[in-house]
Amino acid sequence: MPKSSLLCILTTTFKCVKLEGLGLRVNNGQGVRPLSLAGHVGFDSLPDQLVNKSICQGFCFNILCIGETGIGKSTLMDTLFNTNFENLESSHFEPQVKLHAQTYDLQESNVRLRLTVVNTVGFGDQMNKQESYQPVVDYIDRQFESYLQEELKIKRSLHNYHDSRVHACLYFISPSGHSLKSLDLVTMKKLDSKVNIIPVIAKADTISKSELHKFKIKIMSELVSNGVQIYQFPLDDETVAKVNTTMNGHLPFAVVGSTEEVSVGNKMVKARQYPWGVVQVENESHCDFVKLREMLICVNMEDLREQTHTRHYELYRRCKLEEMGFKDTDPECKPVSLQQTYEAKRQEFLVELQKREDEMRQMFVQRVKEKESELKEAERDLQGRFEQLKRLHADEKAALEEKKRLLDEDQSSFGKRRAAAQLLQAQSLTANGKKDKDRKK
Ligand SMILES: Nc1nc2c(ncn2[C@@H]2O[C@H](COP(=O)(O)OP(=O)(O)OP(=O)(O)O)[C@@H](O)[C@H]2O)c(=O)[nH]1
Ligand SMILES: *[C@@H]1O[C@H](CO)[C@@H](O)[C@H](O)[C@H]1NC(C)=O
Ligand SMILES: *[C@@H]1O[C@H](CO)[C@@H](O)[C@H](O)[C@H]1NC(C)=O
Ligand SMILES: CC(=O)N[C@H]1CO[C@H](CO)[C@@H](O)[C@@H]1O
Ligand SMILES: [Mg+2]
Repeated sequence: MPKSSLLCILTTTFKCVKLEGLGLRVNNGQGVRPLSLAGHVGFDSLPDQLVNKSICQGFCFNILCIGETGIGKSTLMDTLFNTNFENLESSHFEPQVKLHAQTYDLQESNVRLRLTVVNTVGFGDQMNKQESYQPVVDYIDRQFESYLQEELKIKRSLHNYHDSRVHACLYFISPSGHSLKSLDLVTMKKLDSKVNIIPVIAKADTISKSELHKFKIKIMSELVSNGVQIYQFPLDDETVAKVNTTMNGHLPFAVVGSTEEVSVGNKMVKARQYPWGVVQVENESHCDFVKLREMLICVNMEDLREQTHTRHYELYRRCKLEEMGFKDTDPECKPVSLQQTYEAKRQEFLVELQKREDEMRQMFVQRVKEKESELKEAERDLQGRFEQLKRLHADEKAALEEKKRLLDEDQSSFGKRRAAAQLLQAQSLTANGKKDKDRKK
């Protein structure tokens, strides 16, 4: 890698300086007069001031690597940045996809770069791959959300905020030579409005030259026919336009990763050694690794950062604010300020509150009425039951009284009969006694 490759970022910063940094508005003939200076003033050092300030602040860049387990993500990152990142081999038995982020501080000459490498863990290893993309989408949205929250604070500190938004997403395609998997297509489709996708064909040393050519064409046509938007190297800027055409034509880059040094000729180069030969990582006739490094790091790092902020984050922010009910224009297309929206929302809220209160009051009255009628019903019921019981009781009483009367009658007739019988007995006794006496006489 050329020594000053990170400095290329600075050159691209200039174009923004020219357009926005100075805050100049070319306003033809509208009260602005061009003047010439009689001598040196010093504001021609503004770009240098910006460069110095940028160097002081340092830069930050976040890469997301999506690819199945063991496809060579960590090896490629190590090769790209010429270092040894922390590499944990992941198992093939993760129950779901996870994301692992690690931040590093790198320095090249006097430029400091805070690099975050995010790796998917267990991507494509589940039996059911239906929801494999969701953790990735959630991760990207979370980073956008925390930036938005910082931006919406009253006391913002965006200058020293650690921006964790994903600037570039390397999507590792397995070198099957056939076509994309549906998981690849679905995932890229879900991500293409959220992040700059740079597809790469991993382990490109395992695919033959003619097959690789066909594979690249197939992949691009599949991406187009499925409407997947991948990151295009910018063509509107003269500083990078020279490399544009050829580079966009080489997509997706076929890459080989290796940190192993092999001696070729009289030099040590990064390569993969095989029984039949050597694949040189940094040889352009062997693979597109150099092209990827050139485009990702030397030429377009700043564009990737800018696109993330102006396109992807802007879209997230817009959707989020619209979801919250903020709009730039009212239904008649007149512009409304945040203040007006707030007032309108507040009014709406108060009206809604009043409505809810009324509703609740009505409901309360309704409920009381219902309860009252329910109680009345119950009372009537009880009354009815009571009447019935009373009637039953009266009936029973009458029946018992009747029985008693009958019994009394029985008793009195029995008494009469008994008295008659006693009388009869007494009479017969006296009659017998007379006879006996008579007989004895
Ligand atoms: N043939 C070939 N093998 C490669 C290439 N890059 C990496 N490998 C090998 O692939 C294996 C896995 O590489 P890693 O870089 O650990 O893969 P990974 O995607 O980081 O794996 P996890 O982090 O475990 O998901 C290692 O044995 C590497 O040597 C390549 O470009 N070509
Ligand atoms: C920028 O920094 C360099 C060295 O660090 C210094 O020579 C130069 O004067 C600085 N320029 C400005 C505009 O501050
Ligand atoms: C790149 O590879 C080609 C083909 O293998 C070889 O002829 C050439 O010398 C290599 N270039 C370098 C710089 O090693
Ligand atoms: C495809 C494309 O638009 N390529 C452009 C690349 O940049 C040059 C200028 O250097 C243009 O002429 C090409 O049209
Ligand atoms: Mg790894």
